[in-house]
Amino acid sequence: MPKVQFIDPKEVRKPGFIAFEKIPVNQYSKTIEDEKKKFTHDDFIRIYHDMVIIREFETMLNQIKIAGDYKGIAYNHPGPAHLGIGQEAAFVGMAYNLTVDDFIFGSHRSHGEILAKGLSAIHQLSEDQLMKIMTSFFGGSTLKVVEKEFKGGTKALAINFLIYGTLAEIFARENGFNKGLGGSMHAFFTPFGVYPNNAIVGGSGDIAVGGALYKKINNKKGIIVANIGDASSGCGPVWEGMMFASMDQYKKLWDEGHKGGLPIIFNFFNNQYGMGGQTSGETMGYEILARIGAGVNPDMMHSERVDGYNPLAVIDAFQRKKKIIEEKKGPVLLDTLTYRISGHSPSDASSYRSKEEIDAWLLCDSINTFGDDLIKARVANKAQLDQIKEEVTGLMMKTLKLTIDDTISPRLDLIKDPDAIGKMMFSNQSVEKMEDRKPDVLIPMEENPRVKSLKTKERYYIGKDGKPVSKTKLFQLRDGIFEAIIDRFYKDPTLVAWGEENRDWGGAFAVYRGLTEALPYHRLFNSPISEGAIVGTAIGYGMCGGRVIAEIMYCDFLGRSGDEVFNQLPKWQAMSGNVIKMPVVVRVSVGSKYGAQHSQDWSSLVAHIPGLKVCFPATPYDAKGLMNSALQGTDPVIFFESQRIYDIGEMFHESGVPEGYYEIPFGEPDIKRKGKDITILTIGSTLYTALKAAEILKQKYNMEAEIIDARSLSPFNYNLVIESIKKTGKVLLSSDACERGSFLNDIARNITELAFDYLDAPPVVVGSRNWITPAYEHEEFFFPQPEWLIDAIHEKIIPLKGHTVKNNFTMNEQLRRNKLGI
Ligand SMILES: Cc1ncc(C[n+]2csc(CCOP(=O)(O)OP(=O)(O)O)c2C)c(N)n1
Ligand SMILES: [Mg+2]
Repeated sequence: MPKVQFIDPKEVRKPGFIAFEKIPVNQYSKTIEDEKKKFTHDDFIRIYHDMVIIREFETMLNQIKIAGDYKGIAYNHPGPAHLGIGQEAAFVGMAYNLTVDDFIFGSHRSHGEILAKGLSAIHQLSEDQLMKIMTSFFGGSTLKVVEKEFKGGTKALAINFLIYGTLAEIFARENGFNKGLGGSMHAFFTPFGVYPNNAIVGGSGDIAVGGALYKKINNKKGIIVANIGDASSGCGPVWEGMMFASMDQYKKLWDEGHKGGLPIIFNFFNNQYGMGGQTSGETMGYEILARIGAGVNPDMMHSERVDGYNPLAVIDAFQRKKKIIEEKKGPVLLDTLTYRISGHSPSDASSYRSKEEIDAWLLCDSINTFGDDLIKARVANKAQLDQIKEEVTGLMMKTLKLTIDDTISPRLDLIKDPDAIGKMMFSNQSVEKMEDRKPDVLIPMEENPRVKSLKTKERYYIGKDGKPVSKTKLFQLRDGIFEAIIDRFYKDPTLVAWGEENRDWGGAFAVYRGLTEALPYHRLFNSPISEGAIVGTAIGYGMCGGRVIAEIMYCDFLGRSGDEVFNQLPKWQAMSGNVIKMPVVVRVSVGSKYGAQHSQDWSSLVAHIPGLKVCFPATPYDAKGLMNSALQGTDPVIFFESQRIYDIGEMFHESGVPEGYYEIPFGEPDIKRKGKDITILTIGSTLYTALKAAEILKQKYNMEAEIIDARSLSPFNYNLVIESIKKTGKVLLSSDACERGSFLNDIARNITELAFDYLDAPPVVVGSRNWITPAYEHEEFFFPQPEWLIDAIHEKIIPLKGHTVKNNFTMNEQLRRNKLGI
């Protein structure tokens, strides 16, 4: 516990200086002759061969993009191709020492990384292992193509498989490594330890850290390499990832079995440019990228610049750094200096750099230089090297022909199966635990103080005496969430939770109180204030095979994790061709009372994003059941919780919240009050506002409202709502989200189309005002109030006899507000 780390004012207030060590820059100086002790003849040739493969692969794509032809084979590829011509030594050097247990994550320019890592894996794996991987991948359909008429050994076959699988992916073919759904910038192949490459540059910065956490927490073999471009060193996820990766707690607070630095290398492929912006000298201030490791931790991230134009220098650096990681002294930062000869993309006119500069780098081209050195050191002669190039060219031609043949390499057939992509958006599995081993816990669950205290609570809001139960005796909504979570912690050994103040504090709103006593540090820990990385690391953890709960303290902070929530979490299952699962639950607490930046309901924003399951329970029974479903599933869930009702008791499920396990399926709304005169559909805590409105309708206007609690936003089954409207003919929808762009408008549109014939009036949406959320004292003017619902019904659905409106819901007012954008 941090309490054991006494902060002594006498110590921390002492004067002194921070000293920095020297950061090595291009210190490798060995020749091939020197290295003959370390590398065999075959090793040297392999390094050359792998570089040539990458060069020719990229040259082929370049030709296809700019001329529509490679060696007489014509093809039009409309999609992207960010090529790494010039960077081959850096790619091959990075991958050379990595095993299949070592995972790489990369960026939009990763063809070379995929090939280098794949070739390294093929070299290391036995023929049996390779056959097993190739025959099982997509039922062997990728292998079948290259196997036909192939003559040669398994390793050569595997190289064909690797190149074909990658190219087919780039050309959006179903045999591609991700069924053609990832494409050039996202392709990857996990059996060789190649994890997602990211078109959102820097996006892997925090996701890769999640991979390292997965390795560390679950004691898995291997390290993680986060390959990042130099210009992306300015990205938030990269910095947040580095902060997350270098937390003191790994070395100071985690238990013996898990103590030590994270196994991750942040490897910057420093080609010295973004697209056209020059990093050192223009867009960054570090002069030498390796400097940025200096300030991160006392180890200075073991930072170093290495000459990425010499494959042996990169191999040497990775070997040394891997050792540091194995000694549990990570994280590490490498500045692998290189240069991209090709444009950022084939249409790039290189207007931002001079011809002299490109020529200067061509003069020291890594493949030519290394080839010359091999000849000089009598490892190979020119004819042998030329033969390698010739063979590789032949391989590219053969692979290209196979890949562009629509019969041999078809695309996903969206005519035959219009839902082929739809089916991949979610994995929809029900999995109790992601791995079968004993979970690490500190005490038996029955001994947990909160579990014990919950046994004494009343699980329904009315006690046996018929009176409302006092707050201290009441089983609350936060308890429902807690019960589902602690139960899963004792079932699934991979389950972990992190976020701000998650441990001793008890989670921001006491949902986690009691978990600290139950769980060791590596299963529940405080994160830095890095909302991007809180979600990003969870994504990496999930895609590597673990289950995780990330917490965002206030919904308003979702913006800080925007890329992770919008572009990463929802996308990777489908973009992988369903190769990976994403069992990640993001708990998001929706505030109140704290004004404009702490009280916004942004559930509509995430419901808009394809690939997320979104729910917003409003009762303890629903919260527990939905959390159980979220934690049994394998899909990303955004789980909204309202701070207004964390302490509310169960008012609907008359037998109270069950102590045992049960699930509530996503997408099923629930009738919370039966009625026949009007349907009111609510999301989140607005349920209770609607209940008050229903009481007014009953008392004053003799109307029975049927209240439906949406519970989930996506997926959403409309049947119950339509059945209700068939009965009532009227519907009003309300939530605390600002009215404009609210998800309720989407529901209203669907209802209009699906139940038009049954409606007496158009569906009416009552949301919050399109303002800033004002101070608590003004909230009644901002959030929907029971009277607003009555006024809106009176104005827009059915005149209520004798009703006098207080709030203006007329058409004119609607027009006026919209015209002003308020
Ligand atoms: C978040 C984000 N911003 C901008 C882009 C557009 N973009 C694509 S590549 C690139 C340059 C990236 O430079 P660097 O990180 O050095 O990688 P390199 O392209 O040099 O390999 C930019 C700005 C993007 N894809 N993602
Ligand atoms: Mg760059």
